[in-house]
Amino acid sequence: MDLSLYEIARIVDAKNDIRTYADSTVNKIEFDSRLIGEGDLFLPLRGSRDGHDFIETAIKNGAVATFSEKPLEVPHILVADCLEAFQKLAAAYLEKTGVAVIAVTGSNGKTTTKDMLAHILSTTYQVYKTQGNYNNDIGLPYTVLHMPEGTEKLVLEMGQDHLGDIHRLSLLVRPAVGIVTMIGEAHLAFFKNTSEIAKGKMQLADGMPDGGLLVVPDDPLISDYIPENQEIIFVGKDIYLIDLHEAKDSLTFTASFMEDAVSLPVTGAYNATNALIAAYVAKRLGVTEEAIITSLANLTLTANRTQWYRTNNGVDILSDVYNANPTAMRLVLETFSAIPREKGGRKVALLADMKELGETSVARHSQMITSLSPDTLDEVICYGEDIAELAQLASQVFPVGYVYFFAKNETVDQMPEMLAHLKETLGANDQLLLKGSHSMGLARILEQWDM
Ligand code: 2GN
Repeated sequence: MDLSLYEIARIVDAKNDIRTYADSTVNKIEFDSRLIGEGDLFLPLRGSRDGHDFIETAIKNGAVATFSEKPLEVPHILVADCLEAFQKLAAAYLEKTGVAVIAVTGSNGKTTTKDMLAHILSTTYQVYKTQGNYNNDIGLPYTVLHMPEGTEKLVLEMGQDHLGDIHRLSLLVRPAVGIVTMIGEAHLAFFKNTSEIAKGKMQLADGMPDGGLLVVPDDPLISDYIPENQEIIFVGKDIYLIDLHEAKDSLTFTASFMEDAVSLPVTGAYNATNALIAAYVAKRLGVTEEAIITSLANLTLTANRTQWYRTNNGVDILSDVYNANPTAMRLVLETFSAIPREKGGRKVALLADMKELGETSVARHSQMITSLSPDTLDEVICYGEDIAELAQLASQVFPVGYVYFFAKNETVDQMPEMLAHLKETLGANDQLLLKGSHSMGLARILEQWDM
């Protein structure tokens, strides 16, 4: 990150005299003290805990300084609101670097479209993209400030939980190109109806410049929310698929705006639409048709991000096995809990150990009890070692038989028993949440369940 401590203090309008410390280039910014290294700047955020409690650890791990909302003995940048300062810094950094932002929102397709677009663009440009589920008001500025020097195109994913989220994110990063992949959403927690979801997504235009390129589905739901000052491309009308052929492990089609056919080693008709959008935007940004076709032929998509899956026997699975920290676990639990039950269906939360939480690990797991309610969940499954005490606590709150514990430690791994339990007890209309550290291997549940 090409910013110095003094420069950062000036951008965020520090309330203290930064000149009492030596200036230095800041290596990178982290809000998780586990990730702090030599020369980094720490950002204390309020999540499950107040990040200010971790400043000492961050300095011990090598931080040159920290943001802070209160005066400290250690080198710090004093601000009224650390998150606001972080967002202001990201916006200023985007302006300074002049990187072109392409923002992708929509329901299920957004991650795939983002990955496809970044993949195609990287034939021609230095590209950086959102990692994992870093698609909110913390994740976006984080992604911006972590892009490598020399980045030319930044492909950002934006998620929405509430109306207004996309509006704020769009104003923050000012996308030159906006993509709404689709509107339909099976699992809406904080939205009244699909029209409100459409409204939320179309707020992507709010931060775009006049004449920006906005690619949206040709869906009547959005007709009330068409902005005036952008160039709008309707998918299904202005650009479309010709001769889509679905094979066992590949898709082939011709895009309405291309000469030759495209083939990609991915299945599912919806992925053809995602590829169509990615190819179109890449073409508009100057990638040759030849480069588009070659790169799509070599596409590999990474799974395991926050995503909904549906098993063949009708279970909906919200899998979030990417960042395992107490805040992320609490957030996903609260979002999952707010989703209504399907007709006659049950809601099951499977929580696994969060790794590297240090001496206080067991306590950090146990604190999740305040986000587990029998009113919104029908079953809690705990899997691991440090999470055992949470299972104990939950069994005092939930009716008998609603809480399960499966061990995974140095000597045993009850994954097979847990998998058998899931397959035996879950079926159509049931919803399952998966959350835990990557190394807990929850991804195996998805791999071993027919989709
Ligand atoms: O949900 S998020 O992961 N998110 C990030 C960006 O994009 C999308 C989603 C998220 C994570 C959000 Cl939105 C906000 C925050 Cl504040 C966080 C977050 O990182 N929270 C974290 C903690 C909490 N609560 S990170 C973290 C790491 N910390 C434990 C608590 C915690 C590590 C740690 C462990 C032990 C010690 C110190 C730190 C220790 N010190 N033990 N003994 N002494």
